[in-house]
Amino acid sequence: MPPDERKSAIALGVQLPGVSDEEHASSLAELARLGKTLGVDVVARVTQRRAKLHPSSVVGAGKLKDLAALTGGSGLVPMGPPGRRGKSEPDADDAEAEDADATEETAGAPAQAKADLPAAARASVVLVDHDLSPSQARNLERATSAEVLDRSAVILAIFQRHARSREARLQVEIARLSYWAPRVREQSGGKDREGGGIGGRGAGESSLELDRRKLRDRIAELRAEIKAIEHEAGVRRQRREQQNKVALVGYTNAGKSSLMRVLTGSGVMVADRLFATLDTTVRALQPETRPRILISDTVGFIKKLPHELVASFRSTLDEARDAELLLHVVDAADPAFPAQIEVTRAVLDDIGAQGPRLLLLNKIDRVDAARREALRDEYPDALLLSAKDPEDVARLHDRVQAFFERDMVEAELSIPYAQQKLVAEIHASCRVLSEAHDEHGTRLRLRARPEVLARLRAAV
Ligand SMILES: Nc1nc2c(ncn2[C@@H]2O[C@H](COP(=O)(O)OP(=O)(O)OP(=O)(O)O)[C@@H](O)[C@H]2O)c(=O)[nH]1
Ligand SMILES: [Mg+2]
Repeated sequence: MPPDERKSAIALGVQLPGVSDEEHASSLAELARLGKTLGVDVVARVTQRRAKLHPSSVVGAGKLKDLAALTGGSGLVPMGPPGRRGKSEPDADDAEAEDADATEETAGAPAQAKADLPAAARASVVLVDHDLSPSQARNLERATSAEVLDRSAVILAIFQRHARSREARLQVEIARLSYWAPRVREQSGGKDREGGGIGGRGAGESSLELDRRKLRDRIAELRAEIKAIEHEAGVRRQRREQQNKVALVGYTNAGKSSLMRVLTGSGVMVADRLFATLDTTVRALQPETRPRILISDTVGFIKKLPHELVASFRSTLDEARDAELLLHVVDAADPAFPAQIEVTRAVLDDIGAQGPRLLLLNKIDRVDAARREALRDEYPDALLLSAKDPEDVARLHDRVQAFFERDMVEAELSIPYAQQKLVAEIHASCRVLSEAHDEHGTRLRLRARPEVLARLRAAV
């Protein structure tokens, strides 16, 4: 979205039991950042403490009115099938019971703003920090007259915008269609929004108004297409199988691509926005080591990553699963980082990435000395560093190299001249200490990891 087309949005969240004020605030702040990435500016937050989401409207009737005052909507959830404006649905659980125990809280929203808000000041988008059922989304849209996007829809829309490679685009498209498929009938029954929405419906998205079967057919088609690409990617990966592989993983915006750049001298994109990277890049560690070590940079994780996305990015995440060492990058300057570590761990477990993990507390240049000390105590096995500090990066380089050297053993191999292809492979996968030629072939003294050595011995 061009900058002049930025829209105003309200962030809506329910603070559920067991969620601290801090967690709740940080989750909404993250939602606002996601919105910003998408081109919408969160101008106010509407939050409510509730035991659970209101089944039809997420928040109670009173809070819904507050919300609608900021978007210029009626604040009422009409009864009857969509499209027919009825009177407000009487909400059993609402009127008395719920609003009594709910603590009303409308942060940043002037209470008297109400419906006479000038059109320019009205928010046209509501971002909801929870996954909505199709009917909750529809009811909120009708009560607010705004476009309503839940967390998954926001993330999917960002992925859709940032996907560049054919593979990533197909993966996003599958995830997006899977997400919208169950919602299509609900949405298309109502009055269709004119022009382009930001959530991935709207202009040029008329296919979504078709029935679900067509969507499923399309998903199947895309899956077939991606299978072919994945096959190629699999072959590429297989070719790298014998090499030492390291994957940079972690929460979005932690600094994975920044580290990728300085560790490998590659020009991958670094940006202060969420989900800058969606495509996997693999490059050799620089200065180059013997044997070479390959580093991969890939998509970041986030709280409540839509499962459709995890499913369709599974092949991209294979790089993480195949890695011998995972560099788990953390933004140590973000107060919410411990929760982000947990999210990353959960996703890694989910995709079956079992390799040893080295925790990197990055952006340490933005952490004061006292806090650094505390972090050292709290995370004794972690490496504190800044991607911006060349000395730190050199230390990380050595640490990665040492990881692969630790269990290397020394050996001698003699490769017959008829098998010279192996010599090149040895140079790629071992550290060659000396090399001599005699009448039998090439004699090499080398250091290699035991499994590499076993494979080479079997090949000679
Ligand atoms: N001060 C400081 N900023 C950093 C450091 N590392 C990264 N950054 C900044 O943090 C922002 C995000 O960095 P990226 O490297 O794009 O983060 P990422 O983990 O690749 O993010 P995604 O690709 O979106 O998942 C950028 O603005 C970087 O310049 C660091 O060590 N110190
Ligand atoms: Mg990145």
